Formats: sequence, C-alpha cells, structure tokens
Amino acid sequence: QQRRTLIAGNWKMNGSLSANSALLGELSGASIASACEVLVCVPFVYIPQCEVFLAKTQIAFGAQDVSPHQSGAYTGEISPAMLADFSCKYAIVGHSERRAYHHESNELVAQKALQSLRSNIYPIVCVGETLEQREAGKTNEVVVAQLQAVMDVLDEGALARIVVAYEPVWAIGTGKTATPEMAQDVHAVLRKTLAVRSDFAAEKVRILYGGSMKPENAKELLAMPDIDGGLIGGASLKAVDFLSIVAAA
Ligand code: 3PY
Repeated sequence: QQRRTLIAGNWKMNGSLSANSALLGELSGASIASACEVLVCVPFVYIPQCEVFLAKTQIAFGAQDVSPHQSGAYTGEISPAMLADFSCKYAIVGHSERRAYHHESNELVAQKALQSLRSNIYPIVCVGETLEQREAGKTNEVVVAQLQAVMDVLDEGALARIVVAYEPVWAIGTGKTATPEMAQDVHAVLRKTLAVRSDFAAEKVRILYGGSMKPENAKELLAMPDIDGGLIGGASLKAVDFLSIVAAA
C-alpha cells in the first residue's frame, strides 16, 4: 500500500491570531516523520496567517469549505481560485455540520469537489451516517450515495485526487468513536465503491476516519488496512494531542 498517511486537523470555528500563532508555532517546531502528511484546516480568515507561519515547514493548510463557483455574484463566498492564491492545498467539503446546518446536498458537495480540483485544491469529501440511519441499517447506502454523487461529476484522473473522510455523525463531538472494526467495514465499502469506477482511484484515494479521533484511539484506528489517516476535531486544537496522533500514524 503506497498511500501516504494524512493527519488533518479540523479546527472548526475556533482560534484567534494569538492562539493560532502559539499552536502553529508548536506544530512547526515538532519533528514529523516524512511518512506522514500533516494538515490543518482553519477558518478562512486565518489562511494568510498559515501561509506566513507554515511557509518553511512540512505542514500543509486548508480551508473548511469552499464555494461551488469560481467567481461572480455570490456574496460572502470564497472560491477555490482564491484559496489557491494563498497556497492553500486542501478544502474540506460536505462536513456533516455543513450538511446539517447549511442544508448542503450531495450534489452541491460534488460541485464543490469538482471546482476545487479545477484550482488544484484537493477536496476532502466528508461522508457519514446519523445514528438513526445506522440503527435503521442504512449506513452503507447513505455513505455510498454521498460518495457516488461526487464520483458522478469527476473523471478518473480527478477522482484519484480526492480525499474521502468517513465521519459517523453520531461520533462527532460526542466523544463516541466507531470501533476500529466498524470504521474499517465502512472504509472497505467506500473503497469498493471507488473500485467499481476505477481500480487506480481506489488504490490512490486516501480514506480518513473522523469523529472523536484522539491520542487514545488513534493507533488502533490507523492500523486498519483501509484507514489512511484521520480528520481530527477537538484534539487538533491542542498541540500535544494533535502531535501524539501524528506520532501514532
Ligand atoms: C470531529 O472529530 O469532531 C470532526 O468533526 C472532525 O472533522
């Protein structure tokens, strides 16, 4: 398996200029194994701060959302081309908080992924089921539909450049984590879905686990064959915690 592990922090709507400089300072001072790619996804307004702070480090930075359009009359939106202007490398799309609070559909998320790739921003496509859907036995159906919508708008080459993040909604910010086996089962389904379209993409695409990944559970989750990294919420705000997840990778 040649997929490089990706440990991505999702800061969500947290941070300040001074808190970020302390956190980014600690992260950039740490020694990180080259086998692991480290990324922080920060609120839009702090992207220029990351560009300055992380310029000479191995740590990449990204956004937590992006517009599905490249420019025009879309008040309040930030386009992929604008992110690229600041050397931003990734954008999270379709996080469950955006799907829930901003009513983002699978099709909208797919457009965001497509437009991101056009500006060479790698989209981290989040998929995941709610507790109700899991209990109804619909987990696979839900995540496959979420991924399929993205696959429908991308050609094979573009598909191979996305990152997928499986985040069970019931495990986000609740402290509950899927067991490594539960997560692996869904990751395997996602990889199989990619393979129906392209074996090349299925081999290339990294599938991250997200949802209360922390230092205590990172190692066993990351040991699973189809778990290629993590999308880390709360634990990415503390340098010691985030770095100990990086060390587990
Ligand atoms: C979490 O771990 O809470 C996340 O939502 C990461 O994106």
